[in-house]
Amino acid sequence: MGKTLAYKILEDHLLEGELYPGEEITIKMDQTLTQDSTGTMVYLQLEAMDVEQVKTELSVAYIDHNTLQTGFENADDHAFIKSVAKRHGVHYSKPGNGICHQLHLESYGKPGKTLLGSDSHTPTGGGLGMIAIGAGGLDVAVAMAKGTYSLTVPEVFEVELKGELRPWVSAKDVILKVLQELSVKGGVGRIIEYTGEGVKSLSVTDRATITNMGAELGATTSIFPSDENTKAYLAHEGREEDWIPLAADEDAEYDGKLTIDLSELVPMAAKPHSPDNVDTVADIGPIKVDQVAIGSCTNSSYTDLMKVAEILKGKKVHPDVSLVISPGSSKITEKMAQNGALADIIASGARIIENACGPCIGMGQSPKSGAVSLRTFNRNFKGRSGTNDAQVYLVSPETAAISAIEGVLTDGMTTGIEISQPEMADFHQNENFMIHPDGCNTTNTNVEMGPNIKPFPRNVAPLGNLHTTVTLHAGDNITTDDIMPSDSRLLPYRSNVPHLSNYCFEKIDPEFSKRCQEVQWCTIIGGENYGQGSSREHAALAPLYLGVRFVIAKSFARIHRSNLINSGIIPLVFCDPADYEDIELGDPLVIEDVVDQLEEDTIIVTNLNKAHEYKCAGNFQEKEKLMLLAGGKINYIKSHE
Ligand code: MIC
Ligand code: SF4
Repeated sequence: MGKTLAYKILEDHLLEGELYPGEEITIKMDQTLTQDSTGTMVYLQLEAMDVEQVKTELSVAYIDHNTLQTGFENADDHAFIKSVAKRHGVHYSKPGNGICHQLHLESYGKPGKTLLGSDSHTPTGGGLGMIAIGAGGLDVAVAMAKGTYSLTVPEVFEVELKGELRPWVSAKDVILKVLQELSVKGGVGRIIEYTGEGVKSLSVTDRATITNMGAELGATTSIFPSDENTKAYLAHEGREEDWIPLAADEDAEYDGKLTIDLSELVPMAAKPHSPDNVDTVADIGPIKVDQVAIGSCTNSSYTDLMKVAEILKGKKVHPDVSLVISPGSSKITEKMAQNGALADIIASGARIIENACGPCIGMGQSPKSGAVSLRTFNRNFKGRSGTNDAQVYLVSPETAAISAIEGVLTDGMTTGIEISQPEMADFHQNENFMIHPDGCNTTNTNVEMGPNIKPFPRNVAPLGNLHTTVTLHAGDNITTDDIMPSDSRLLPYRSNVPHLSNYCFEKIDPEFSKRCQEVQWCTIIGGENYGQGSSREHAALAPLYLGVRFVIAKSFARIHRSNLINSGIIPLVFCDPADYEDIELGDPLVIEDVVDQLEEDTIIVTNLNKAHEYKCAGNFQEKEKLMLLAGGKINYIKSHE
């Protein structure tokens, strides 16, 4: 039987375990990336592990999320990360250089390599034929310290692409179609591998848009082959020598398949408030638009922005629309300044903001109350824009640009306007935003810790009978934005978990944090796909700080489940989903003999109010059990040194 591309790369990096779905393996991690909003925790944890130099081939610390600097907090975080990066041999990308995933694609990603990033959109690198995985900060810290990562082997699901996209239809519409077909849970436990003739018509940046939003499917990662287009992209970036050809075997067998005919696709949009709530732009109709935001790690590449510039050239942004553009990297903005495209964009009445995540994570540009905001981003969770009642639609750059001119959601195919496919330009590496390790002994470098940087909370090993109180009963698809909201008000506190914990679940239950403080230990009850979305381990650390000892849900999203285990919080799944209804807020739940029960396949949770017992499954890998028994990953690592 032939091999999938994903398993070929995993096999090349296999250090422990067997490459079968469901097995636990340890692989060599060639590269890591961090960004600043998760990075402070990563580097505090790295420091706690007493590491000297990182063991990866390349580790990069990007500053792209917290760049507003409305107070000293963001800048202190940057200074901290910069000093730790120097101390441990990590490359540092200054604020303003751009968005981590776009920059990594441009400058460091390599076909066939493995990459672990403390950001859920790390799979962007799959556009270059890498195994690029998003993980919690502690996993990334361990990958830097040891050069390894352990994971449960996912299945490999094939998406075969046929035909070619028509003008006005782009890579964003492809991934929106996949989301419509598979849903936000459709990728859980899977790697999504793209194959077929249609792949050839997609550039690396198109492919990266698709693999980026594989995160919204809940997939472990997504991957494209490395072919002539990959070679051409790397050549344009001045790195042709990094290219190698890679593809699945002709007779590779997959665990499932979806076929998409690119030539049949039309412009699509994800409606509020979920990336899988997808419809065609034509069917949604010409709704009035208040804001259009173009950028983010999904759609801020040079070719995306050149398409936007072409559509805006000589036109005027509609008087009722605020069009805001955040380019993906300094190199892109520089090139577009040189070739005049930036002037075309500005002349149309668009607002150009920093090369950073910006509005994608609510760092500025929150729309007005009740606004319709079209965004080329990847997530439209309620409130993520910073405006709780905003109606956010996710669209392609083409749809965004034409709608900004028309003032209503517009399907470009119906306009009769002809657009071209922009050529990729030649870039040189702009080193002026980078600080590279100098190879000298830097372990004596002082770590700069501003007053906002607080130690991360540590758990204690579970003992005896674990008595808790239910402090939250939540529904399906709870996102990490729901658990630990992030916006311009809270992002500056990513290195201050005690402060953040006051806002835990703020948007869905403002009393949660207070309720937790009134009892000793707590439990959260969740529905399906609990913890979907970002990799922020703050969604585990803030509950840990508030005394949450276990979470029972119908199912969990991959990264959040790992973050809970890393924090020593026990994630359990109801064996009978009907038990979810039986539990009420305030119920006292106990796991008796927790240490013994963690060894069992079925864990019994008793509801003392109702004298009911619920059968729950942990489905823990051996290492996960050991971490839970130690009260979290750091405790486990420390006790095994
Ligand atoms: C996001 O897009 O939600 C973020 C902000 O990039 C997160 C990371 C974070 O919360 O810092 C992610 O995707 O992992
Ligand atoms: Fe930044 Fe948004 Fe991408 Fe997250 S999804 S890395 S916030 S641009």
